[in-house]
Amino acid sequence: MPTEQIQIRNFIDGQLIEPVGRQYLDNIEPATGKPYSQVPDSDSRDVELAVAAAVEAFRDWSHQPAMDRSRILLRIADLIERDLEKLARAESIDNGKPLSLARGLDIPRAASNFRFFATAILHTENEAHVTDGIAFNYTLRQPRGVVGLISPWNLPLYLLTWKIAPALACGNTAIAKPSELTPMTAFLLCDICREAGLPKGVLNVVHGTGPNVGQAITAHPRIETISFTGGTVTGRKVAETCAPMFKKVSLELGGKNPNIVFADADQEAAIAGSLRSSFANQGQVCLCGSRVFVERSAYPEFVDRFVQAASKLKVGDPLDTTTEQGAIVSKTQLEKVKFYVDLARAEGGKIALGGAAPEVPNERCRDGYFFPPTVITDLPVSCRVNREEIFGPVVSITPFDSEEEVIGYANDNDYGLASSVWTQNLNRAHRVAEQIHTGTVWVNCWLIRDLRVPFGGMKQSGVGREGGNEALAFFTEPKNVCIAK
Ligand code: TXE
Repeated sequence: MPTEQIQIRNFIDGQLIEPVGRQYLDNIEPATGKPYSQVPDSDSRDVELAVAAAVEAFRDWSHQPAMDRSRILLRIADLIERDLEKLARAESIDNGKPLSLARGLDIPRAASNFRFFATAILHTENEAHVTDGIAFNYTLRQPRGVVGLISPWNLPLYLLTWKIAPALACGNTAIAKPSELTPMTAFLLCDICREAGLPKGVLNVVHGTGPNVGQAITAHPRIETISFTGGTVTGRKVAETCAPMFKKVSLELGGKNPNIVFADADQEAAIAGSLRSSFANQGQVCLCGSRVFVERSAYPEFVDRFVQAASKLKVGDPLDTTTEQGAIVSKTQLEKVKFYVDLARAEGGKIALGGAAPEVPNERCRDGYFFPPTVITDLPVSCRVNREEIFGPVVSITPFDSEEEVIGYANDNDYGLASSVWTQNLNRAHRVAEQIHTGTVWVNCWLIRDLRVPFGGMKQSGVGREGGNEALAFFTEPKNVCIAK
């Protein structure tokens, strides 16, 4: 059974404290539809306290030798790994994802985020130029100051630490706001940071809603750098707030990712890979390949085998270690998924699998938010279901006749986050990868993540890149110093 009703606290100036207004929101467990903890319903007063702490802490933290910052961040990674089971269980209860996924992906990646950036800062290089014998130019990279970090509910600790780790590694201090739908692992991270010896005020976590806390962070004059991950609609609001204040902003937004299977692909691998990219985390990953395109000669067999394999995915109680598909994160998100499946029917689609609420996994989950893996065929290629982000376990499969045609389909979308291409023709892989308008192209794979590479989207999938050197560049300010000879 989930942990007893916990009252989550804000983490400000090294202390776990109540919100100034003493207001709380119910934190619902998706698998049961029932509140299991309370999350602070904070507001701008709490953000103000956090900013004061972060400004104070910045003086020392920004002057700490990189080796000292690195040691503390590595200790945080060690403690996340020590507490893996506790964090994985909390993530599964909070988000509805299978416990096996939280154990195998979310929490290990949170530790590797800290480990990666804790060591990356020990090997940075700065440029220098001798100018025509008359001057010496060098670039000084300095921390930006107090940064605002806002993250979504789908990969809660993974995506929050993806921001916290580089921000702190570079010498900034931070105010982080996790999604109000999944606050628990961010709350548990705070004690870990204290135990690791992170000085007070370096990391502050303020819980609450987007309009009350997120907006207060993006609008605060002392927070000049914002790293946001979430939906495109919200990303637009963040950009509108930050633009007139000339803030530095990174937006990681939504996706409607093409997954292209050529007839010459290894079909076994393509089906297994497409199953993961369609339904991992109940399809609630911005990188999911929700638009599957299959070359016509391979289409009938692919659809049969894919539907067959998807029908075997076990929808169940997230805490059951044999579960492969857990609960959808909220009632609102479940309604959104149902809306798009109904729309697919109206747009002429054929429901080849799923499409309606599954039987209840067990008594505990009687009122939970469950939806089965759903496969839709025969949709017009440019209908709404094929253009708009659903962010659930729903994919459409469409045949194509030529490379040129499928590249046109793939690019005819407002998003440009990621894509997969399945082919054994190397020249075609290079050719297609060059022409697809997405920030990441996976060939014969999906979600292989190397933290050294730039990560982010084009078009309405976002602005800027995070990961690797791009993250270190984002969280620092380059200053050019020119010394005359
Ligand atoms: O986003 P929301 P969600 C996308 C994913 C989907 C969405 C799901 O594709 O579209 O995010 O996440 C806070 N000012 N990505 O529903 O609602 C809110 O409280 C400031 C893409 O959570 O945008 C939450 O903490 N903040 C991504 C956060 O913003 C505000 C990976 C996100 O909430 C706010 C993951 C406001 N006005 C999901 N309103 C990628 N590309 O990597 C809300 N928030």
